[in-house]
Amino acid sequence: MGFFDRISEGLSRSRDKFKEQMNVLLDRGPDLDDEFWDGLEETLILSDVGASAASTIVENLRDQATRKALPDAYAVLDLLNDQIADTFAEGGERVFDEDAAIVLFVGINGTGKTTTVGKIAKEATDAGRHVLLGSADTFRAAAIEQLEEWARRADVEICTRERGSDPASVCYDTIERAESTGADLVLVDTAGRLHTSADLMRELEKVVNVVRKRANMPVYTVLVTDATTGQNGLQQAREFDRALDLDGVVVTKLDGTAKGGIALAVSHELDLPVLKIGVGEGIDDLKDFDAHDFARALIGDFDKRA
Ligand SMILES: Nc1nc2c(ncn2[C@@H]2O[C@H](COP(=O)(O)OP(=O)(O)O)[C@@H](O)[C@H]2O)c(=O)[nH]1
Ligand SMILES: [Mg+2]
Repeated sequence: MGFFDRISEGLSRSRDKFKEQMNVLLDRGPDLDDEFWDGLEETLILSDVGASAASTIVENLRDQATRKALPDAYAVLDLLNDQIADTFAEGGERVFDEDAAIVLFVGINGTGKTTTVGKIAKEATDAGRHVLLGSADTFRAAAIEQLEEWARRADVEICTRERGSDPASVCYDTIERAESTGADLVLVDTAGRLHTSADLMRELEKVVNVVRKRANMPVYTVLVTDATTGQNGLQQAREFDRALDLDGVVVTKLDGTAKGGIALAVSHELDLPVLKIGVGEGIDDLKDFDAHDFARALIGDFDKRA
């Protein structure tokens, strides 16, 4: 199944909600008046795309409506998919597709970090890359075992230390191992919970700094965010970006949520490219991100003229 089919089903509730709202709005008639523009913005916000992306989308559509002298709301809605796609941050191909790199996966507990590391390990190995995993989530023994299990499934090597070890030391070992074995993609799983959120950020900052100092390859920090958390995810993303200066985001659990718009909220507001998306719990349930398909899955098409 391709990208569109996989997320289309997951986002069907988002799409239904959006259509319903738009139909209410269009019942007044297709005039391009303030009520339409405000209603469109509100409907986008209700789709969880965030206030910042919603306002950018509406501003750009208003601009185009004037410049192209668009006749009515339907002509505007024809441009909505493209406009949504354009509102995603671009770039990020270098993180997984190019030369050697160390990628640190961060995010709160349960978002899918460990699972995502496993999926990416498999995908990259299949593509012929030499992958090494590092388990810097040393807070819980179960977290180390979970990553070891993914390493077995993906058939890649893994660096670990016992529970309670300093995560920065694990990273140090992992980099040394990568250098001695010639691994060209190092994926590091990190903790998503410590005693407090401030402790977590401090620890992750330290880990990232150590890795950046020690590594001879580019280091990227990638936030794993769970689409089912809606706007909480945006708040978390801000906090992680502030502390760690993120390079991109992986959005998980797009297979079963009405809140898929959060992908756009995070990408636009924090200028973070969506690198991959998670569409299930299995090792192959990872897809490349396509902004146009995503927009189509999120809001659908408006072909019915009243
Ligand atoms: N439906 C679905 N579940 C996922 C996805 N990614 C991860 N999960 C599940 O989310 C739960 C937490 O995942 P885990 O990788 O342990 O999260 P972590 O705490 O961030 O490392 C597990 O039950 C995973 O199977 C996804 O894309 N779709
Ligand atoms: Mg984990």
